Amino acid sequence: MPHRSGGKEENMNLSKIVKEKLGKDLKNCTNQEIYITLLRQIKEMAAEKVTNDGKKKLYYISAEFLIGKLLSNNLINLGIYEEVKKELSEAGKELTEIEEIELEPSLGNGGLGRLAACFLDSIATLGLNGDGVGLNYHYGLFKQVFENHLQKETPNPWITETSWLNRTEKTYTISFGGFDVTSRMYDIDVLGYDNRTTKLHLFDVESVDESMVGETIDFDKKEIEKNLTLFLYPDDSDDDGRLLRVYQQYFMVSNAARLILDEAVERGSDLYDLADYATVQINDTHPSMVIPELIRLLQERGILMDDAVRIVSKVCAYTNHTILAEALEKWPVHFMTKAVPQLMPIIRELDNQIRKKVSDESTYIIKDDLVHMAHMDIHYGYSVNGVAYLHTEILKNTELNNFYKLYPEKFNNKTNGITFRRWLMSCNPELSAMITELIGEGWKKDAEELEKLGQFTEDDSVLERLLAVKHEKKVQLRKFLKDSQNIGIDTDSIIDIQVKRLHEYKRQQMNALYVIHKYFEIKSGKKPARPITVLFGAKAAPAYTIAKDIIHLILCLQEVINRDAEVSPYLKVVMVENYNVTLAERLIPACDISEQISLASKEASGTSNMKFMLNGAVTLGTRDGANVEIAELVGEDNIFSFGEDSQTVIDRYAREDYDPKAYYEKDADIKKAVDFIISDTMKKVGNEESLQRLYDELLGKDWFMTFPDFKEYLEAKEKIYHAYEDRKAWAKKMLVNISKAGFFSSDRTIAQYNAEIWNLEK
Ligand code: 26Q
Repeated sequence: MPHRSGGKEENMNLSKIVKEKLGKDLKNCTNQEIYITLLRQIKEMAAEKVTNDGKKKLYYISAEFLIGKLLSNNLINLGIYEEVKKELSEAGKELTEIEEIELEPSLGNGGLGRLAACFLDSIATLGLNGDGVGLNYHYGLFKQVFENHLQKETPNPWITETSWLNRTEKTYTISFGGFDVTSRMYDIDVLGYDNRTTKLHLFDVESVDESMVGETIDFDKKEIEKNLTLFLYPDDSDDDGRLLRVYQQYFMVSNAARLILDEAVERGSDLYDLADYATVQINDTHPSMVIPELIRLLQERGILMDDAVRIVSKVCAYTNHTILAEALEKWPVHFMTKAVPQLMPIIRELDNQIRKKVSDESTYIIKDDLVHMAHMDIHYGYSVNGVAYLHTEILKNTELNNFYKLYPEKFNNKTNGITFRRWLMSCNPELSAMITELIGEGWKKDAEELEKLGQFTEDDSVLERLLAVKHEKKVQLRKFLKDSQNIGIDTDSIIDIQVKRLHEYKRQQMNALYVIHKYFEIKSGKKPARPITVLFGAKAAPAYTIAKDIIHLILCLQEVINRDAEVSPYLKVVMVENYNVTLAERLIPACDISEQISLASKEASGTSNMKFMLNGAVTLGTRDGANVEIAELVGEDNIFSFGEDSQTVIDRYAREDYDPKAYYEKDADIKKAVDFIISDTMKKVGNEESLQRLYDELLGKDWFMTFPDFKEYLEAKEKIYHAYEDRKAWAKKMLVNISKAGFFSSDRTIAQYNAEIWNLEK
């Protein structure tokens, strides 16, 4: 069926195209041939699409765009997914098998990068004039392999001869201390749903040398010309790695700044009025150098420093994604002087101006020979936003309170969102079809229409269908995990999932301690009403030792428990390998219980919580990040909240009196679970040093306070497993969660960014 799209009817006759291009029938083509043909055809269709050419343009600059595979999404957004799928199946081909050929571009670490990708989808879908700007990493986030129950990192290439990248003729010369490089811009078309397109501009160095990469992710970090865009950085690294990160960041923003000025001038700006032509969203502090770089380039074009500062301060807006103080970027002055000497005089001048105006020293940009990137953003940007209500409140009242007192008008909240095209329509066509049958198509463009599902909460046939769809997704997941990782799961078990980066604050270790607790219970004869599958997926930063120890713990538990004939019929632990966007799309639709158990005050927002909810999982969570807003929307009957609230946690940190040992000694459940980590059973399958280190860390420090919440966590788990047994009441909870998920559409988030920060014409 033809489909209206950005003012144009879209359809695709794949058989005809294949005949013309390859001279054969669709049924005789290989999946590879079909994939390439589809990719080329979609690129052509994208090139013909209209773009918004309004006066003002948004540049969403981000070091990460975790876009995931694009084939299905592009077909959906063009409105031809069903038609192509049907044509393929008539020729005996499976779209899912063709999708397998595409390599996932894992150009992000986690939430922040995936958010940027969802935002591009929504910017295009809302038809706004806005592009993404980032780096063309040749290898995405490392591929995770498990060996001897340990994480090993290997290179993760994604660029093949035919990829979604389009080479452009745009090149610049970018200067670093002591040498220049030539950059080139590559574009990926971002197709809006039933609307216009925008672009993701990814800059690369012409001199990049892939031959530097071997079997591992180690390489010579000193040859900047060759290695600049080879790898995406995992979220911490050694000193050489950190210096390379400065080079990457400057390369990204210098290209972005030149592009912004070129395009503004082309469209008639005299640069004094730049703010009428351009607005820049700085995605965390990674692109912060765009501020001094724009000032520098404006000076090069004849504008005086004070004027340049005034101009740029009306152009740049900053988003904060983290409350962890240690994650706020501060670069040593000597790094900056070495890599980008041309910026240091400007940054010093920006700092001096603040020192003259502001008495609060804590807000200065250069302190103790460190450049505080966020401070520069807040003083010289026109907007500062957090990513969930609670997060923004904590920024205003605690973490950035000194800045809030200076500039209350700059602070605003934009609760995160996700694109429903990928996170429902594409990954769960069965549920999408059911929703459309019940309430029509409107929800696809106006997610708030999902509220209409509320009328079916007492309708038994609807509730039964919902359970049937969930079961179907579990069956599909079982097949996928069997085929791809040789993991078996029980589709009649409760599927309880925690997938996200491995970090102590996210508290995978607490979930693991629960698993140990349950193992003991089953061993002592207390069997659960129904089998439980506790599923984990997580990558740890290569240099984050304790995070790797937690992965080791989970992998050892997987072996111990799954091999225990007494326990495994009731409890299974599954740790999937190489958790990424593609896996998320398989796991989330099959999930019953969504684990969102970060220590309150630490998770800025979380976005998988939204994806799970949208697919009918029920949240087991702390009152943290966007969980707070989920709880408010669904009501307390439809979420299982537990744990100390953020203020209690913040106060406890302030008192500095937390003593994990005291909990361990007075709570027998905690003691038993923690002691098991270094038991003979575990040491037999695991690495003694790693297990001991984790045990010591928990008893001696437990910085993210798992023990104070443990008792309530156990109770909440029991409650939620019990609730699952009333299938009808559970299905109702699922339906309420889906019906209230509309608020978390990134279309809503982007509409708010536009109304309250960017002010672009529609
Ligand atoms: C910093 C310095 C050097 C090297 C790497 C980094 C680095 C890289 C990535 C620092 C942070 C990140 C990623 C942060 C991130 O993903 N934050 C998450 O953002 C989501 C979207 O707003 C939120 O939902 C999550 O709560 C937040 O943790």
